[in-house]
Amino acid sequence: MTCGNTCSRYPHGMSAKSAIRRIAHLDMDAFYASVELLRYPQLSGLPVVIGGARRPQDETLRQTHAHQALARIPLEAFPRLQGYSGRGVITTATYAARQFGVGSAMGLMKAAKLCPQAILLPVDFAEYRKYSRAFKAIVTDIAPLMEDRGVDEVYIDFTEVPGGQREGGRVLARLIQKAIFDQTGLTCSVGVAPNKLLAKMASEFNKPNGIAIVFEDDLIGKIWPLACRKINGIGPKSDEKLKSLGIVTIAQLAEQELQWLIEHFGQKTGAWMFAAAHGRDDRPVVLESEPVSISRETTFERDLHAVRDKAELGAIFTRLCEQVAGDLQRQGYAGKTIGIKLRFDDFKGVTRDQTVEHYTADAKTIRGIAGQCLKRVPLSQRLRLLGVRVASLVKSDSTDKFKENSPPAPVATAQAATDSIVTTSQLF
Ligand code: DCP
Ligand code: MG
Repeated sequence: MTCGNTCSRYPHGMSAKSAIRRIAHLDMDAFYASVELLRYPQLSGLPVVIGGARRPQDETLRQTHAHQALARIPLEAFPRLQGYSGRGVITTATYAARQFGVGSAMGLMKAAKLCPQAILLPVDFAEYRKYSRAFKAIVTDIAPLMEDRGVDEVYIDFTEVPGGQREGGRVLARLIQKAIFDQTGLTCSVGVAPNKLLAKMASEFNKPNGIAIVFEDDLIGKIWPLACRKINGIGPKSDEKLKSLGIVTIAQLAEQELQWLIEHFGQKTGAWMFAAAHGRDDRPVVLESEPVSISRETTFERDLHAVRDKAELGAIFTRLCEQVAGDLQRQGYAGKTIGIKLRFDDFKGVTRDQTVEHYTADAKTIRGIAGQCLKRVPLSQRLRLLGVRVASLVKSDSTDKFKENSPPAPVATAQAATDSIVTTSQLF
């Protein structure tokens, strides 16, 4: 019996010791939009974008059709992008909408020009969080070594899981995909590879509802032809610099000497780029993931001036602090680095932060410190965006930790933005 188990877990007589490292990256497809489509299945196959704050039209839609099931609301009752005016930004779009060139982070007005017939729905974070928790619970039921990487993505260590080695991980990936679909109605894409770096790239290969398997030997054929930007960690700035040095593809990056990369990007980044280009990454899949920071930001309906629009700006600022405090309290965290982020009417951005002695999750305290940060910025120019962020987090259920000077090293990021969720590198 025992032997049977061992043999079926590791085919071809493989023992646990010789199991090769297989790491999966799972990313939900068009996540916010797909969750919306669960309640409005009549929109499936149509271009739908999710973004902006709830508008009067959205309330009307709900109220007018309060008597009937959401799934029966007729298509013509849904608000369209056409004629949208405002500063909202797209969080995500269905694949049907993406064919028109619209996608995450694009202004809704620009999107309205590209695809006026697209249906526009407001964001409903509470609903997305609910499904986020649900799909992660399904994953850990099957494969317990899962690292939470945010609202719609996780890494999973397949190495020791039954089926995790079969067909390079395809069998287990398919099983997880099916379990998520059967229990939530949502699709996802999975990449399975020797490490997190390659798995993250692979999960994009066959999106949506796809699986991609990458082995070490696939580096040259599948990874090297890709643009450097596909490496998670090479952002727009590094990419620009690489391009200016004549490096576009990962193959070109891999041709460079380690020393040359260190000269241009510094010891740490240069060495990391060298390893990444050769497909090397030893980072473990970390079970308990703690957020690095919690933040909210909003783009104003019109540009606001610190003096002329003081009252309006002040109210928005207070509300953002209350929202961040609410997020902290709900998720059970407190922080001691409070920061602000501003974007001016010319799109230039600035950030300021301040670290205080005591951990806090209190809206008034956050507002006070964030207000001091704001005073450190010259505010002659009008503003289009304001954000508030709390970092250096600890779990607030442990009062002892509040007295510690240094919180445990965080390993992941949780972000909640008012009109978009963005990565830490983009925020602040
Ligand atoms: N998101 C956001 N603002 C962004 C990018 C994303 O609010 N600039 C939100 C909406 C997405 C979710 O995060 O649904 C997950 O982001 P992904 O990048 O994984 O995008 P999707 O899941 O929407 O699409 P894909 O199928 O490409 O993964
Ligand atoms: Mg996704």
